[in-house]
Formats: sequence, structure tokens, C-alpha cells
Amino acid sequence: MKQFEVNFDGLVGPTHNYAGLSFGNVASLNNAKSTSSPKQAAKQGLLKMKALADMGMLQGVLAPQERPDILTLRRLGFTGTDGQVLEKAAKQAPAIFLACCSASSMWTANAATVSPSADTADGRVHFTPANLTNKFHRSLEPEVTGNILKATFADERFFQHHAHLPDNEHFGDEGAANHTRLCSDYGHAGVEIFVYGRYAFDSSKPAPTRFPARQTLEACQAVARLHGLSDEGVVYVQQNPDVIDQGVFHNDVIAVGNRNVLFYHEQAFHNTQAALAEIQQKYGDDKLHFIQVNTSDVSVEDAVKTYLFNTQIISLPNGEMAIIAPTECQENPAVARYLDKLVTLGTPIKQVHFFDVKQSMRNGGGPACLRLRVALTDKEVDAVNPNTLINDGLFERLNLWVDKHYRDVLSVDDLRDPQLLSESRSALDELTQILKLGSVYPFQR
Ligand code: SUG
Repeated sequence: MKQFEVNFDGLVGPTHNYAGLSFGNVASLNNAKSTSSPKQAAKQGLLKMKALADMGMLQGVLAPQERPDILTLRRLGFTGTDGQVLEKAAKQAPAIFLACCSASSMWTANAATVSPSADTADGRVHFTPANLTNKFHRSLEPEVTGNILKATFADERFFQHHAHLPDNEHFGDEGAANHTRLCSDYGHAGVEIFVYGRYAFDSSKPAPTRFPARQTLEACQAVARLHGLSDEGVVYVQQNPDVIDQGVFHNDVIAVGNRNVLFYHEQAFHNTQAALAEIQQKYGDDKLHFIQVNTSDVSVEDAVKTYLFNTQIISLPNGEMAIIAPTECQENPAVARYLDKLVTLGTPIKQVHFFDVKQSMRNGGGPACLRLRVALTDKEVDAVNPNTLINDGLFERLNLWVDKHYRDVLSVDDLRDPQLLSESRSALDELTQILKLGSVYPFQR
């Protein structure tokens, strides 16, 4: 039996824009209202997917969501034709309107938490879409995310889909962005690390004071229960509240794991030594590489600016690990110096590849935000919707599709244009045919 980690990247949607929607996410706030390029954003994402496929990785793609979200605007009382709904919402409630236009589903690290079959009680791969309750614009995603995941992983013999957790701050869940897994090989039972920012029911416990902690311990525990994970295979770790207050709104902005490597900043966790000891104890006797980056080498501020930890660590077919980093890491002297040193340290990480994902970075989304990791056996790979796996043909087809439907430039004011709604729907309708997803969007149902 062969085992793989397949990255499913989010395709950037046609309304990609900078609306400053994410309090606590420094890049989102700093770039609010600047002009975006949906076409460039989608193409940057596609180039990353193609490059990983060319490195011999299995690479998938997840469809974006329907935006502007007319259904939600109607739920909020805006009436008339779709055009009138847009016009009224943009005029009467601009903040709500902008939230309903966000292309934020592109960051599929927040789509769901996924547990591979080697870890779960029933031997199936489990998916729980994230409820993303902390941000209104993101809380609109889980229903359609569930539809897209079911259309991508349809075979019930292998895949189990759960409903997202109750839509409430007590169970705030941001999906795989706060979850990583260590294992000797993808198909072997591993240790799933769930990282939370606060306790839902105990305000005496440590919590950030400036920016919100989006994920609760209780949400992590619920997902672990739903997925049938054994206590021996799970570690819950609290994020350091101080780094949340410095702009680390998800744990994947300050730590990332792959197989026997955990790469993290020294300030990432609340109680680092206890966490590492529990991880090692549950992992067993085999060697784990804990690669700690000290503040004296890279400050938290530089980590947030460059997304050094929002890199993907992938295992290449030749057994070496490579880091997939944003070009911002190359441009920052301290981070570039650190990465030069990292590949000489004798850890499994031997290569660094830089990618320009600036359109996404300006909203606080690096290479790792753009992908959902799904560890699969060869049989499970065969059960995935094959039209969602990137190859030369699909790459070319999706580029042509972007050229046909996406705008080069988009300003926040353009979002009220009814023509954009119709362009987006035509694009998504065609996309569901290319990826053979069936009807996953409200406008198709
Ligand atoms: O949830 N930005 C996203 C970025 C998500 C990054 N994901 C991970 N770290 N895994 C967020 O804050 C900004 C949208 C705007 O401001 O227009 C936004 O939603």
C-alpha cells in the first residue's frame, strides 16, 4: 500500500479583493481597499499547484465559493432582483455587503480539519468543515465548503463528512490552520496536534487581550471526538496569547509540521516544553525533529511579515523534504539568512523553493493557507474525484478558464457591479463542469 499527502489548493475566486475584513490579521488591515487582480491571484495559485505537481507531488484543487453571496444578503432582509439586492446592500450596509463579496474560501487551510484513515476509529478519512465563526465573512463558507468536499471526496466507503460545529464562538473552529499531524509515514497512525487560542467556558485561563483567539479548546476536542481519534494520538496545545496579540491569528502563521518534523517559533506555544514532551511521548521512540527558530534569529514581527512558518513542508518522491515559501521570505535578510542555514542543519529539510503568491499574501494568506492537506492511501486516491487532480491538461484548462472569466483589476467599488455577479456565476457554472462537481452552489440549486 502506498501513502501520499495530497495538497488541495483553493482556486482564487473572481471577486478576490482587499476589504480589510480580518481584525487581528495585520496584512488584511494594512491593505484594506487597495486594488486587487483576481486574474493574477488565480494564476499565482495555479502556478504553485503546477510546480508541486511537477515535483512529483499529487496536487488537487478545490473550487471557490459563490460571491457576492446573494442568498445571505436575502437572509439579511435585502429584497428584489439580484441586482437590486446588491445595490441596496452596497448602499445601506456597505460593511455587510463587502463581507458577502470576499473570496476568502481560497484559503483552504481553513476549509476543514481532516483526519487520515490511519488515525480514525472506523478507518475512513474524516472531514469537518470549519465554522469560522470569528469573522462574519468567513462564517458564510462552511455549507458550500461541505458541498465541495463531498463532491471531491464522494465515496462513502472511504470518506466520512461531518457537519460543521455549532455556529457559536464557544466552538470557534478554523480547521486545518490550527491542526498539524506528525507521523513516520502518511499511512501510519500519527499524532494529531490541535492548537487552540482560548478556553470557551473558563475566562480565568490565559487568552489574548488585543486581538481575538479564533479557536477554542472545546472546538478541537469536538472535532477529535467526531473523527474517532484515540486519546493516545492527540495532543492539544495552547497558542501563546502574546503572539496572537502580535498578529498570529492562526497557528499556521507560527508553526508547521510534516511527518517527523515540527518547525516552530520559540514563542509559538503557551507551554512549549510540556507540549513537546507530550508530542514525543505519544509519537513513540522514533526520532522527531523539533526545529525551533529563536527570536534572536527571526522576530515574531518578521515571521508575520514574511510568513516563514506559513510555508508548506513537503516530502518529495526522493525522500527529501522541501520548504515551499513565499518570495517575501527571500526579500527579508534575517529570514533569508535563516533559510540558507536551515538546509545545512542536518534535518530532513534540504531544499527551499520560493513562490510569488503576493495577491494572497496581501490578505494574510501564504502558501500554507492556500492548501488543505489530505493524507491518502493509493486506494483512497483512486476514490477521489479524478477531475480535481492537477495535471498538464487541467492546468491548461483552468488557465484558459481564468483568462475567459476573470478581471485583471478589481477595486472594492467594482463589487457592486451586477455584471460582476453574472460573470462570477458563469465562471463557477463552467468550473463545476470542468471539475465535474455537480451542483454545489446555491445559484445552481
Ligand atoms: O481568515 N484573510 C484570511 C486569511 C486566512 C489565512 N489562512 C491561514 N492562516 N490558514 C483570514 O483572516 C482577509 C479578507 C479581506 O480583508 O478582504 C481574510 O479573510
